[in-house]
Amino acid sequence: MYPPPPLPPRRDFISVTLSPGRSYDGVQGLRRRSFWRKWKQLSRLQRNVVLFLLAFLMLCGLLSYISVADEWKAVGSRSAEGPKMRPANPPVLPAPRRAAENPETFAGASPQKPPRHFRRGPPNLQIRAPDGDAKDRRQEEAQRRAEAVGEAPREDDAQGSRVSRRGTGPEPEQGTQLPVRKAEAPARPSPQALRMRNSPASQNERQKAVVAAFRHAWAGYRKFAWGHDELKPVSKSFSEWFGLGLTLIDALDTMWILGLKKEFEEARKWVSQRLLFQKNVDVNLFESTIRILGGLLSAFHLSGDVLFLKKAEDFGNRLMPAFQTPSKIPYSDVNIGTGVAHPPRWTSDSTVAEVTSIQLEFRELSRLTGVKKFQEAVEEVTRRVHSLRGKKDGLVPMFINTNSGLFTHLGVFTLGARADSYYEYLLKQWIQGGKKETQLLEDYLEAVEGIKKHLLHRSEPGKLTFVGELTHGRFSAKMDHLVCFLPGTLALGAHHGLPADHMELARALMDTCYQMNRQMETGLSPEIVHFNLHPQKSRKDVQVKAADRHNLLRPETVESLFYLYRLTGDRKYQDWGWEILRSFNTYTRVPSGGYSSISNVQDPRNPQPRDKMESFFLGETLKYLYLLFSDDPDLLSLDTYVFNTEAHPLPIWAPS
Ligand code: DMJ
Repeated sequence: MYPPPPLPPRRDFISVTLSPGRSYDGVQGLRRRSFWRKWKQLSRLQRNVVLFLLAFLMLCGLLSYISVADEWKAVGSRSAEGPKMRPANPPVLPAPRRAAENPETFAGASPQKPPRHFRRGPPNLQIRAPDGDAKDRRQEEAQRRAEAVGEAPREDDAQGSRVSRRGTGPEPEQGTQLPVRKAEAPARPSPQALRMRNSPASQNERQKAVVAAFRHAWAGYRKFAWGHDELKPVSKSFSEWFGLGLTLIDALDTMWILGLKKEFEEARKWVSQRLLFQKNVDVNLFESTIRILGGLLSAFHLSGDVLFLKKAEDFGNRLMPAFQTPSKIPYSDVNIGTGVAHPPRWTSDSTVAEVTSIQLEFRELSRLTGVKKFQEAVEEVTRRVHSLRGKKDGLVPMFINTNSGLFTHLGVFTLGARADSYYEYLLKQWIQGGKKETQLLEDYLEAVEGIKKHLLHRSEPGKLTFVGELTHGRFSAKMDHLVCFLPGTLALGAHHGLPADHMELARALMDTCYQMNRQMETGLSPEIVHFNLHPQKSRKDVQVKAADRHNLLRPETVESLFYLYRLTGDRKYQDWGWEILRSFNTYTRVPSGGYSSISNVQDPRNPQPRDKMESFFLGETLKYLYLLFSDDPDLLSLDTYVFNTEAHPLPIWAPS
């Protein structure tokens, strides 16, 4: 046998020939013949490769068709469902999505298919970029032109209703009784509010620095978090809590006060066109009352724009189911879309500060709308808490049960978290109502005596007066930064005629709060400090535990500095506030926009940004700094306005 002749070496390749000199246009037969000739010239492997590639491409096409069709079907069915609520109600909002650098890219469809479970509420709640579309711009332009000639009714197209800014209603600060008629709505800003908005010319250097800080914070929010709750300035994204544009609403009145007209108008437009409360979302009654309801009411008072009052009334109505409990003590949470209220998962208790620090806002809502149920609901809470057992010389425990209406966790007393604003609102409601509701005053005065008797101590070696905590008779030298609201509140009370020693205590506590900032390497206070009670040369007055070294951009120190300066005229308070502003700028400012809370106030080289700008930084901290640096006692006079616990000024019903 002869061996078979050797096969020629096999070479597999794909040849692609480009023939630039030859045109195929209109020469169908030639093209077909040429194709088959080429095809036959290919080896089997080459043909298989080509066929495989073709099959692969077809498969990809088919898959993307199915995906797009699925998305369209989902959009179609959501639109058809309209505003129907989803049955499931996740208590915690989903993880934040990263925002695009340019807010424009949030205007509509994202190139990526959004994960379904991130979607909340009806489709018309999609976030729009602040610059809006051409139609919005045209409308705005037309409105601006019309307003310039003084005859423009303002149209709220998103609401489908017309709201005139130029009606004939009386100014808000009139009368102490609940009106029986509908809304006492002012038609336009008061002269004082107008002066405020037109103030930039008279701003001093420090105020200008606050305005610059605000602009920087706002730029970050506008760019990376527009219409969302909070800015995450480091990751240039946002986080949601209620999904209601929390920072934007909290900042409305600050913009007005700082004279940021353009920014205010842009935010106002978002409220008009995008802020809808028909949303299947749980909100915390207290937090949403002080920030959203308070923010809208205050924006209404300053601007005279009825849009804000309408929104406030809508929101207030949606919070009301929280009060339907066996005890009339409200639940902590309420779903503003379904109207289902509930306590936290793990308890049927509410926090005492939370149920007793919503009164200023609900009372004012009743006064403005003539709808009594708001005021009645919150005053019922005040009445019940007033007569409860379990207090200690006017000091209240931190929890209250929504079924029994009784205090729980008895024997623990603090002026910090969970109890703080109970004391603040006793005084402020008394002021709001024209100093007639003596029970509120009595409770407040008794509580101040309780503080002096049980919670006040002095540190070593610096002898700083501080407010500690009491746990079943044991004193703890722990003080939250939150307690630094107290010097301001005490000073406010003294201004309104309460004992002069309240002012002395206010001054002493103010020194301490300043030292809580000053003694830190960054000049910013930690969240919690412990005071040293024993004279030891080597120990400082202020001690900080590792878990407490963070700073959330909170306002309490500068809030009290504002009151202390306004009511004493002592310029050292302004200087202290200036130091704090500079520290915020040095350690918390994020260059690309916004400010961030930090994890370590004791490490100036690495304060560890936490990537979160709380809404109260714009709503409170910067507002109080701006007011602190003002030398005009009529800029939100303390005889005309009372600030809610989120720094939103509300009118005193019968100003002195
Ligand atoms: C704000 O929401 C309010 O000031 C509240 O009373 C306490 N916590 C924050 C600010 O620290």
